Amino acid sequence: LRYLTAGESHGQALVATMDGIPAHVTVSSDDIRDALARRRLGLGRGARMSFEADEVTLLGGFRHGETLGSPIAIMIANTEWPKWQQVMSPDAVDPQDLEGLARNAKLTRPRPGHADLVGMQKYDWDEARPILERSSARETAARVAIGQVAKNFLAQAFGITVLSHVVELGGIPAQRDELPRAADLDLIDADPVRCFDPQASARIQAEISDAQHLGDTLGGVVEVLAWGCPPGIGAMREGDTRLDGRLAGALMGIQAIKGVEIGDGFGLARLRGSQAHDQIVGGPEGIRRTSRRAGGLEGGMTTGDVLRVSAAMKPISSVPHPLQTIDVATGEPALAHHQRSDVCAVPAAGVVAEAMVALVLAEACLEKFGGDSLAECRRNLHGYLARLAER
Ligand code: EPS
Repeated sequence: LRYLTAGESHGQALVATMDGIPAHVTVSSDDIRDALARRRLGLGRGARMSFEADEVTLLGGFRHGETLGSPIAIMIANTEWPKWQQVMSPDAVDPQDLEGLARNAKLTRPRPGHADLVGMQKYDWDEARPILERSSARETAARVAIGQVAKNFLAQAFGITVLSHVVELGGIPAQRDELPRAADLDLIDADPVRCFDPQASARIQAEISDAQHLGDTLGGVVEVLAWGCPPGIGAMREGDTRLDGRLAGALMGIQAIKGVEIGDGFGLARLRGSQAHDQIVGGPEGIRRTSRRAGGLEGGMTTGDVLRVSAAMKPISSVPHPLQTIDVATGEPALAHHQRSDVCAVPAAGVVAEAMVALVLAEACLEKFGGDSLAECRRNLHGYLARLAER
């Protein structure tokens, strides 16, 4: 599975292409639209979420509601484009057309924590616009779009469902005793902060309002669960075949993610071996583990239990309460540029994290049960499961 996205935050559109998804996966424009609408959920998103819309076009790889097995291309047009046509014009623009345009003012006061400063140094720009247009988390819309195709494939070929929930926000942890299932997703999405614990949700909502009031931003932790993974997805052969490493890389590749845990992650490091591992028992329903600390991964392969991985997002680095920086035009101390920002995008990050986990799982499942059509993938899974049952 290969994929790539292109497009700038205030450009005409984002485009995602993906190659390697088998034929006959049912996908509709509405599936993609619904996924993109979920990415806009959550208390704490900024004004841009309300006035801008994602306009989806399936450009290639689909026919009559199914994938063709050919490369997929999805376009997400930005309804705000008319306002940015001059500032973000791909072709050269008459300088007179840019005169007096506030949007075109040079952004010379880079935001600490953002890609602004290093990007300007690395790509040789004298202002941050060319950097922030691409480093912006707006790009995650494109990944969510192709992630939805991966999700449909996983569900239809293998019965794997991927969901996420917020497990901590603004330092407030949620109860994590009960793991949500696919059937709980509507409930999670209906919660203003996509949290499965109503008590924690109420406290988190108050914390977001408080941060907003003070001109501050918040980070948090999301957990992604994949139910229905058969044992043996991924491989122990090499570091780069281990599914845990691939999941961590994919999740760390989401803007603002600073940490990833597989299962109990860092918590396991604090336990003794006798307490840390999921013990194996047999029984009429087959082999199972007595606990879920390893997050459904042993030796870089799925165990057959629920896959559990979490990602930590730092607070949004466009902080309304301005941070100390320098003006690169003068070298003088200054306050970082700021127009508007989300107070927090942790609930949305969960939806993006689902997409990334789905893309990694789809790729690893294709390595194990690969085929050119949905039926071929299913047959390969069933053959493997039948052999497992014989043993
Ligand atoms: C983003 C900053 C905000 C977000 C944007 C990502 O945009 P602006 O600075 O133009 O207000 O709204 O996210 C989206 C537009 C989106 O669709 O998620 C950033 O700096 O990453």
